[in-house]
Amino acid sequence: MKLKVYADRLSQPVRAVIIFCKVNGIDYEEIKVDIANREHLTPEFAEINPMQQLPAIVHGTFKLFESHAILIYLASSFPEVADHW
Ligand SMILES: N[C@@H](CCC(=O)N[C@@H](CS)C(=O)NCC(=O)O)C(=O)O
Repeated sequence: MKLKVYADRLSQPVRAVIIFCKVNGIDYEEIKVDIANREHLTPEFAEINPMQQLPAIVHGTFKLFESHAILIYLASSFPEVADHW
């Protein structure tokens, strides 16, 4: 099950999540949600994050939002992430 990261790189917390994935070799699929085009305000995206903000992730059946929570989840759940994180 590949990690999905819902992202718009204009967003600092999105960049934090993406950089964390890249630095730690986490395989992920980036799904662009264009804030300028209000794509985060669609009912479909509300199913992923009811707060309708970025970033958000889906990992299998698990959904999570809030960048700090996402970073803790990634550090805890992916064995390739070094212990110092
Ligand atoms: N505390 C949240 C902040 C999320 C946030 O404010 N995201 C902004 C982009 S930086 C957003 O989605 N804004 C769109 C909106 O609020 O309508 C986090 O760290 O994930």
